Amino acid sequence: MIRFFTAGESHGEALIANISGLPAGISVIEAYIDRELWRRQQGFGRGGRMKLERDHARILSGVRHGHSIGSPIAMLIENRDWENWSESLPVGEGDREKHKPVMSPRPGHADLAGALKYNLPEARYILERASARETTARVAAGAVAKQVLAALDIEVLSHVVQVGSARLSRAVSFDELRSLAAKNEVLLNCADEESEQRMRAEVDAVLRNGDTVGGVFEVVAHNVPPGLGTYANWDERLDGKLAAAVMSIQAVKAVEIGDGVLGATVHGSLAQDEIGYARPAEKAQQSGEDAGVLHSKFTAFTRAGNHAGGIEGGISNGCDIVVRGHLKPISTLRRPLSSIDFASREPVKAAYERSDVCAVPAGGVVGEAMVALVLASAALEKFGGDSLLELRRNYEGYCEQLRNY
Ligand code: EPS
Repeated sequence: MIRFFTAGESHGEALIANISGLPAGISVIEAYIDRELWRRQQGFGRGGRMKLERDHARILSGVRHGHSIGSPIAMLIENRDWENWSESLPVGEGDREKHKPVMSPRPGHADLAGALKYNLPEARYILERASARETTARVAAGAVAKQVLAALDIEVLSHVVQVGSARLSRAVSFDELRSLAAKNEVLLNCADEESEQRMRAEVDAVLRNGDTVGGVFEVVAHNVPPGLGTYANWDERLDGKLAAAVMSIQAVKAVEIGDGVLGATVHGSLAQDEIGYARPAEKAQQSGEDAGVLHSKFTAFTRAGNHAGGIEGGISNGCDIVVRGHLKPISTLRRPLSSIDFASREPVKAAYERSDVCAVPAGGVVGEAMVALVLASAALEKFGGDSLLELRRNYEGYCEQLRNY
């Protein structure tokens, strides 16, 4: 089973990611991790901080000659901004005069709830850890998990399906997600140009009026075999684990699997994915002719659609796994909302610090990382293996079992 944790504060010296439970022999290359970190930094609506940082994961342990060796992988990502904060947030006592307290909590941020919980007189230390800067370390860990999945030919990518009230207007193929991920310029990580321009207009509007905007990212996991997760116990259901992982991302306030939200409003006859069977000869004949019918690389069973988002009964069913994260608008506003001063308890405007106005594309990349970590863990639980060879052998044996079913 994969375990991972992160450490680090937004304006501290560095972030740390530690991931363990991986088989030996997985390809782990810093350049690949850095590309994922770069993807997380992109998107129209990101703030000034992203111009400052050049996120790079330095691998400290667990990897030799480009491959995992079975021991925990520790990674360090330096914060370039630290040089501007080393005096105001020193590890030692330092000069208290140089501290930069956050005296008026922002509605929607962790500021007030955190200050109450940790019994701190102001919110500086709260936002330092609650900040989405922490997701850098998650993406580094997720990049390693993606490499485990790559060994099983599973890919995990994302795109933006909504910004404010601007929605993606058409279905997008997995190939289009691959092209999006390969781009070296990212606007809103939406595959449809016309939709992306409407999304851009939403960000432009909030940039003009000092507000922020949220949206929805969609993570798609491709080539996941049927059989990951189980209904046997509530905490072993794959959808539950994915929901928790994506919900844990800063600013995510709702998670949807497949057409979960729509499903609650339509009749049962329209909400399910009807089952068919393509006999081998038929399968060859039909390819390309039976538009809309989903074939699987694992079995000859087909589906009329994927409303289920690739999961039925808490088990992957062989269709693409589709998880949507709904992000609320970022809570740091240039035109701040009402709050209370921590010292005087008088009404004031909430604190403003440099921030993003839209982080939906970045949220998608973090979503990919969280989904990859859950799926890699579920795959290792099912197939086991202390080495890549053992993992592949177990996986291929299972694929053969499915073919012979
Ligand atoms: C964040 C505030 C901003 C964002 C930050 C999340 O940071 P700063 O206050 O340093 O400008 O840029 O996100 C990142 C640093 C990042 O890497 O994603 C917040 O308060 O959550």
